[in-house]
Amino acid sequence: MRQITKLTRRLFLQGGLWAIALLGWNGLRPSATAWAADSFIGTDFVGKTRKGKHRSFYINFWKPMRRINPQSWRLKISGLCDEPRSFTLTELLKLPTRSQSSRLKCVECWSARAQWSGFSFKDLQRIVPPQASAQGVLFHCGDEYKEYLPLKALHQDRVLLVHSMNGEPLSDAHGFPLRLIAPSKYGYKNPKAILEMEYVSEQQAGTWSKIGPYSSDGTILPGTDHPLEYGKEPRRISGGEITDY
Ligand SMILES: Nc1nc2c(c(=O)[nH]1)N[C@H]1C(S)=C(S)[C@@H](COP(=O)(O)O)O[C@H]1N2
Ligand SMILES: [Mo]
Repeated sequence: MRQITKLTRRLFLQGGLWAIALLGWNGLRPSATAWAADSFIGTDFVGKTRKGKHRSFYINFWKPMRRINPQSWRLKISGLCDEPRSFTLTELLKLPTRSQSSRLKCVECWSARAQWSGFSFKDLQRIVPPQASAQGVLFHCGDEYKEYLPLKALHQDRVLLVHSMNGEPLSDAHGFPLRLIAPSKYGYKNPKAILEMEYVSEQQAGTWSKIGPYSSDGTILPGTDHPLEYGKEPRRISGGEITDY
């Protein structure tokens, strides 16, 4: 009972923060009709940095990217489906929300843990079902990053399409307004700032596995981790999601 109250309060708080974020954007909206029809706004860029707001995280971007405009942004679902569709942020925030603490592990050593909230891919797939020939989803991101995950991987229990981090809307740096969290896979299989999810029939190489010696499957391998919130002190990991710390 207590748990439920806590959860309700947290969701309410989160809803409140979201309302403030969206209102804020409305207030800033210029009255001119020159309102850009693209997904971006302003002249600020977000990019790779080690100085994010959540200090235990490094921030990775393939290319510097203009900030995403929540008013004009749409999540496009395209490719091998009978009825491609776009969703507004407000629509997506109404999907049943799940919350989990999980560790994001970059293949280049570091890792960090956060509380993530979002919805399951299954719920989205129910609204826009893929055709039988679809094997996976190619994610297209705001910084032109691309990543592929098989449907089977997207159906795993702890895989979430995330819109909130540590109880607040995702920051631009961490992939506002929507990113994937797949805790058993390296960070590069967790695309940020998603613009489009394309149902495809064949596995595709993502941006990172094209430039580095990294598998396209991306499952975390046994080895050594250097968690940022523990001062990068090395820890042995046994592969898959890191649950020990
Ligand atoms: N759009 C986009 N998503 C991305 C990346 C990127 O370059 N662009 N880098 C990935 C990699 S390599 C890592 S380790 C994580 C890092 O997540 P963070 O920047 O939120 O810490 O984002 C992943 N998602
Ligand atoms: Mo990474």
